Amino acid sequence: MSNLLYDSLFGCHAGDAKPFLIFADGRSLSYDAFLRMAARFANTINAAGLIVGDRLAMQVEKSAEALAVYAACMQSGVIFLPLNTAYTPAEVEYFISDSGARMLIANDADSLQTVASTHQVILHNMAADGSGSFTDLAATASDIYAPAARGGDDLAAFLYTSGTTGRSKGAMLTQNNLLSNAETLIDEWRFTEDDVLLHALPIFHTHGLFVATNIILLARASMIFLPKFDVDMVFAALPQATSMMGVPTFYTRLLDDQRLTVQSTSHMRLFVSGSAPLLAETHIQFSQRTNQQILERYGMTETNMNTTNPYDGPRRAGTVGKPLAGVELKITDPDTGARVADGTIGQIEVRGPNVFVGYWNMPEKTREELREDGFFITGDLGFIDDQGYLQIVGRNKDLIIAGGYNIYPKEIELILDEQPGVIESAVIGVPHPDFGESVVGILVSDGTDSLDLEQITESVATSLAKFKQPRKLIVVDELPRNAMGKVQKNTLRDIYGSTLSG
Ligand code: MLC
Ligand code: AMP
Repeated sequence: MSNLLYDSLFGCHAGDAKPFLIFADGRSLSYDAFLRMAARFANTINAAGLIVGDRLAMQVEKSAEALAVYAACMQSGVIFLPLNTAYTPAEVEYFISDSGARMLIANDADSLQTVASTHQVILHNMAADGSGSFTDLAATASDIYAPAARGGDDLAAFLYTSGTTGRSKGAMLTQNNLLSNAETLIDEWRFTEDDVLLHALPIFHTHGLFVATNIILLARASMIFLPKFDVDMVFAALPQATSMMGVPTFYTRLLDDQRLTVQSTSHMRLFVSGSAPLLAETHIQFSQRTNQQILERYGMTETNMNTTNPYDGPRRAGTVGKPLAGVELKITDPDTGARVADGTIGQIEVRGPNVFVGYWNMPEKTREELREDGFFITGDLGFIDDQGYLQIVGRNKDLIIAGGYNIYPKEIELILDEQPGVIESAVIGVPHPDFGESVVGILVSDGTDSLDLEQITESVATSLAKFKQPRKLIVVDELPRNAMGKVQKNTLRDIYGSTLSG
């Protein structure tokens, strides 16, 4: 029996003493030890009653154990559903209920007891060091596991991505979506077993989980597995590392540090940026300080990676390069869907083995965004320039990206609109010096005294993850609207654009 993704990424390393993960304190974990832990976890998941196709949700800090849960899901055919650690119990409840997850492994399991009992989910805890009830249970399980038979079209993971209606959608990713992208990227970015990736991203999103981790597994390389992005830890690790993947905030924070020099980065062969626009000035300053050209690429939860600047050849600031091998990309008129001429701005559509198969339980949403011919409408706007590179100029969707995390204003507006004294609200993204963009909420008062900004801030904090909470709330008499009655967010951005940049 074969299991395409597991065999290709994990199983092939059985017995391999090479370090897979290297930790900040210098300890390491070999491929073989990692796989034996994953097998114990897979046996434990099955012993709890989960079978092929069930969902396992995980909201834990980054650890080797957390990554082994991913490997355990791949080999047991259980669908992996990682969740941002910043999500509140109210947010987690939605993901559990929508996905029908049967097991939840959480860092703060106590706060999720009610969610678990309401939805009859098996709840385990896993602390930041990997210890907890799940790992304890697995301690006595066998470290031999026969992987479930799974093929390329079988589902591997659900990654939830917010939506313009305020309801998050579970993007269903197949084994082949993940494997094909890793195979392409390893070639494009020249990863080999000599590489040591400095891994400082979270592992609950595409970037840190699939792009970074799957490439390392496929290349039989190693990664320095930092708990999070921390400038001191990054500078300590750079002399051992050959490559790093990050969001633009990583690069602006490094640039703010005097230790960023040609010398401190001399062991590195590749810096990759993505998940949010990298300012051209960041690209230029980074290359002036280090002689290293950041390689910018473009991807999405639904599609994995779509385009990249070249490894050999010009990495042009302000562009995201060309489509990956096997990925088709076209720019279309948002109204008609017809292809537009190169140089003309339109919506970006992509098709290829990397593109997901639809949103879980949302056939209508799937039909709206995924055309019958396989092209996915990304919601990003851009054009192909005279050198064939894609330039992203904006978004056709109301979306804010803060430090690489997506935030849909609608989700916040729905909560603000419910607050006492608020008639309506508009949430906008404004420039932020560290996160690129951040959130400002504009409120229209009902004219009574009941609108209390402090109380609204507290109420929002119980519903929304910290990174989604407005950094500032502003009360106005009315919202600017166009002739159709639609709120003009551009006007609001013009007026309040400098609110957070000072
Ligand atoms: C943390 N905070 C954020 C935030 N991260 N606020 C807005 N946006 C963010 N991204 C909050 C914290 O809760 C804290 O609140 C305050 O901001 C300052 O925190 P910090 O200590 O400065 O943040 P830090 O922990 O250092 O995290 C910042 C970061 C992190 C940029 C390192 O957010 C990060 O690792 N981002 C990467 C996201 C990512 O992997 N995206 C990929 C998605 S996949 P307070 O009030 O408590 O101080 C994808 C597809 C693709 O998009 O193409 O890759
Ligand atoms: P997510 O849904 O979290 O996967 O975020 C995907 C979105 O991030 C894309 O639709 C883009 O809007 C944005 N994005 C990813 N990479 C880039 C990039 N290099 N430049 C600009 N935007 C990007």
